[in-house]
Amino acid sequence: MAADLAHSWLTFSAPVAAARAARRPLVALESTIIAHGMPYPENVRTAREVEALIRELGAEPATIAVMDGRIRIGLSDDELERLGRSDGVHKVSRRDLPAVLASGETGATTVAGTMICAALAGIEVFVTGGIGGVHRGASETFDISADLQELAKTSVAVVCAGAKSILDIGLTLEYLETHGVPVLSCEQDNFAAFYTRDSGFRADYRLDDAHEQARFIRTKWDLGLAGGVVLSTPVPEAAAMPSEEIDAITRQALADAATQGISGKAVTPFLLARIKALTGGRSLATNIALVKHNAEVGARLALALSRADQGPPA
Ligand code: PSU
Ligand code: MN
Repeated sequence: MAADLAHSWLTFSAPVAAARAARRPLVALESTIIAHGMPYPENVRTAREVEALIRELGAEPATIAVMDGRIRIGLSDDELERLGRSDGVHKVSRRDLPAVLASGETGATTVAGTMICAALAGIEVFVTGGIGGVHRGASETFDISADLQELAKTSVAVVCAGAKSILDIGLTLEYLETHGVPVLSCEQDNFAAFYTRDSGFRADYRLDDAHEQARFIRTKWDLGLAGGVVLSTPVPEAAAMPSEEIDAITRQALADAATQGISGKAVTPFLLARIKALTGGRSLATNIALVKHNAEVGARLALALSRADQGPPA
């Protein structure tokens, strides 16, 4: 009953509805990256290219946002444009979802917000850039992204290029461990650090093959162990940024946030915007490359999960 009621807030695009009817694999995509993560028009162009990549690999992309009082699962080109062009699009995490839906305003969903909507829509795989986490200095500020709590309880696999070093990556991984969220890595042993390949911290399990990843995830959920799984994959070597450069820029961005007294949900967008400005355009190219790579990994995982009819050995 409650699930049916929640479901009545969803609107599926025609391609996503067709894929659902045909039981084809779906890949959810977030919209904060479009509205708040990249400048126009690169944001809209990248969103379309990411969708095309997923389709080429045989899965159906479902970009998620809040528009006109509905949770939209799958957006048309015009709707992507509207989201990417306009100012005043809300950043929608768990806390914000009722407000933006009820007011009929436009909202871009974060990792947490997108996970909630994807789960309602029955989508198991979600591709993003980087997850939120425990911020540096969190022992003073208590600033821990709602993404981590969502990973603790909502059963969606989140494919990412790790987390940005604006965060305390060690504490982020500790938090995930406490909440029983497995952190998988493919292509390398360590958790990725978004602009750079290596965070210096090991992921929990390295699983390079999509079928192994699917088997792990299906087993978790078969056991009734609700909650998400993080699948980290590093930015392609050729697109990675030099780590000394990004470290210095990150320190500068954090210092600017402190000086300006930025707090609450404004912290992450502020830091992302500062990093973008301080790197000139170069971080954008890295960002685009990693999201596309994540999309390929996510599409392969969605295909493998749709075939994974595993269960325990006989
Ligand atoms: N980290 C990034 N890029 C992003 C975000 C985080 O490298 O675009 C966005 C995601 O939507 C993420 C959100 O879910 O910021 C986290 O915000 P907060 O730290 O306020 O929870
Ligand atoms: Mn925060």
